[in-house]
Amino acid sequence: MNRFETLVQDIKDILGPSSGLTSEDVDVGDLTLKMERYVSDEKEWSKYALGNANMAYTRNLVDEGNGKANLLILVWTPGKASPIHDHGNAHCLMRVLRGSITETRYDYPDGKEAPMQIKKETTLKEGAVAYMADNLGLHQVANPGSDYAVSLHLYTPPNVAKFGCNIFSPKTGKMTHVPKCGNYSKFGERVED
Ligand code: CSS
Ligand code: FE2
Repeated sequence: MNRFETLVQDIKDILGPSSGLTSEDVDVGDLTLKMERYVSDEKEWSKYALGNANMAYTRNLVDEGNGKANLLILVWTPGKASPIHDHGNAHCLMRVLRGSITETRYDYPDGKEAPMQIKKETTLKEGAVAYMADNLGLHQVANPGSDYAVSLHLYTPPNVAKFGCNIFSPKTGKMTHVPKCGNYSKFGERVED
């Protein structure tokens, strides 16, 4: 196994074989350490990193973590950003594999129609690991660079893959449910998902 395959296996081992599909059961600290310690080699993960210049980012499924998680490689088009979104009551851990990405955090809108207020802006450089979850608010992820950026994301439980997520209008705070956040590829093969 190469180091990336070992990381995927280690994540599965931490998540355990079955049962306990709630966020509370997950040892985020252990998972964070594993992601931080991965010594990245592009050759090991490039088969998953399928980009598309016509999309803000692509979601490429690497592993389904014993049914308890979704491990994805996201490829961020230069100058593009995700919508502001939530995480379906799941943990989100992301490790930057290539380039830099910015994370902009927002509070949940309070129900009145108003522009959303930025709470925090962070630049995540190559190698950084960040944690996000609904109790920290909402976020938008962007690639401010002039080349593709790549990040590895672990979502557990895999609620967004099953039930979609909510996105929010920056101008009004209006929430829209997105029923399906599709995969651009699965296990290295392009899919229409
Ligand atoms: N949550 C987004 C990516 S940014 S963490 C998604 O699942 O597509
Ligand atoms: Fe996110």
